[in-house]
Amino acid sequence: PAGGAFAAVDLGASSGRVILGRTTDGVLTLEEVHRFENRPVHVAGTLHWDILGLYRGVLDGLRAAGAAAGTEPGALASVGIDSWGVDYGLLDADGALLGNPVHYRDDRTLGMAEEIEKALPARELYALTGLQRLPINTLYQLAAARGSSQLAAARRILLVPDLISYWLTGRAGTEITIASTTQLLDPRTRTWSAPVAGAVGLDPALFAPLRSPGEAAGELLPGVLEETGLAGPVPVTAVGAHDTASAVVGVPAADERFAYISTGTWSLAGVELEAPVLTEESRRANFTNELGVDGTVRYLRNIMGLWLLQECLRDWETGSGPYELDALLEGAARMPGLRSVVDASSPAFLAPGGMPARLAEACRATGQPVPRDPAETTRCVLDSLALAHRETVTEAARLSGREVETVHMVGGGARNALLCQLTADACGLPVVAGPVEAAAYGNVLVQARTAGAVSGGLPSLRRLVRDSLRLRQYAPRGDQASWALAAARVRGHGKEAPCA
Ligand code: ADP
Ligand code: LRH
Repeated sequence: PAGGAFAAVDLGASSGRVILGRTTDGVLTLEEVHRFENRPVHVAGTLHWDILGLYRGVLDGLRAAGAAAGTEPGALASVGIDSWGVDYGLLDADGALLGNPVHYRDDRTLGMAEEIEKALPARELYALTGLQRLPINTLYQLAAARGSSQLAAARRILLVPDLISYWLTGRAGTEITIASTTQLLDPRTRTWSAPVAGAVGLDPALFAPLRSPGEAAGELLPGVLEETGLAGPVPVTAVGAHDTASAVVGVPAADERFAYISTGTWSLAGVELEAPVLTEESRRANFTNELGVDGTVRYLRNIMGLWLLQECLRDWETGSGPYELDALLEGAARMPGLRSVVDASSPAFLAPGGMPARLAEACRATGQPVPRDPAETTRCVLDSLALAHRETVTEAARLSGREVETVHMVGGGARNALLCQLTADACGLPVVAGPVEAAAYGNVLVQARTAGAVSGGLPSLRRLVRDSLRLRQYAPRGDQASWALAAARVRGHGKEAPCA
């Protein structure tokens, strides 16, 4: 298997992709064999993921992976699956899916944090889970589902990548990095938290056994082999099943003095640590301690990310076709900087719809000029993201004591040169941009290491990424004063845990 290819299934909130990775003579090459849209659907008043559509995309991708790697036994050495965090499917006693998984942007979680905190005060909840207080957390979703006949009939809960893995292999398990996004896992013991499950009245038997990246997760079922044209056995390997965990593996850092920003639909900005930071100050700053590959902790904050721009584009789309991103970014680059900024960490921007108007309203409410056209609005979004990147990187370093000399930007946003430059300017630090498909890199590397095709810890894996592609560097420009002043304009919104 060391000579074979590895298929990384990476499901992002805006698209799913299947990427084939090969390691030859110490060089890692990635080839995208299939990409498919991820379009949520409103059904009967609830926002859902189209989970079967995504599963079809996975099957199509595996078929394409076989076509590229060869369909003879061993040509596809293994498959690894990662996806966005927090969302889940419920299985009944026969293992059948109960309903369509609900999208984390659905508003059913409104008020759930407050509800839970009546039984389990915010400080205790943070001490037990280390998770930021965001309405999307699985815990709040399950709290919202309390009393439903689906939850009553459920015998197992599987997070999205584990559900896909279950359909592919017939084996149910929960990978630990994705489990760490639920707010039901204790990051110190790395086990499910009985007190937190108890606070929402969840039966601990609902949770599947935990597995770690690098462990075996089963083999493709005969039906799956038939449908994809692959020759078995094809093992499925547990990787960092949370896309952000895999993306952090794919950060091409040369030493430990780095911060990462995984910029796609979300911006996840923070540092990599050996142990969680569970202090009261950290809770009030709303930092999360999610688990990473090889026993690490991803100490980070969620920033609304390019979702803000995606939603503007959706709003501006005309009957004549999609709004051109390149032209828009060129226009934004010509606009004066820091004219208006909003708090890009605020959950006020979580829900879909009417984004240009909501951004305009946030500018008006803080006494700043209202963006007048798409170029100005785009500039406002990118300035606001860069500012949130600055605030988060600085706070992550301060609260964790980790020295930061370089900021790595990975994910789709690493292709946005203006965002990378503004982030370098805002942080006053050099930015290294790439890889765009960092999650796929991390996913492939963990599989390759498990198969014996590469070896070593995270520094060795990262060296391979560094040696395998050309990275773009952005040096910081200007001084910090204008960014500090802009930060003062939005400070006080969203940085404090609202429960403080
Ligand atoms: P996710 O994994 O959450 O689905 P991605 O990492 O694929 O997201 O990032 C998607 C985002 O990347 C898009 O919303 C877009 O803003 C940005 N992006 C993709 N391609 C380009 C490009 N060529 N130039 C600038 N930005 C891009
Ligand atoms: C990014 C991501 C992020 C989660 C969110 C739900 O894709 O996984 O880390 O917080 O989606």
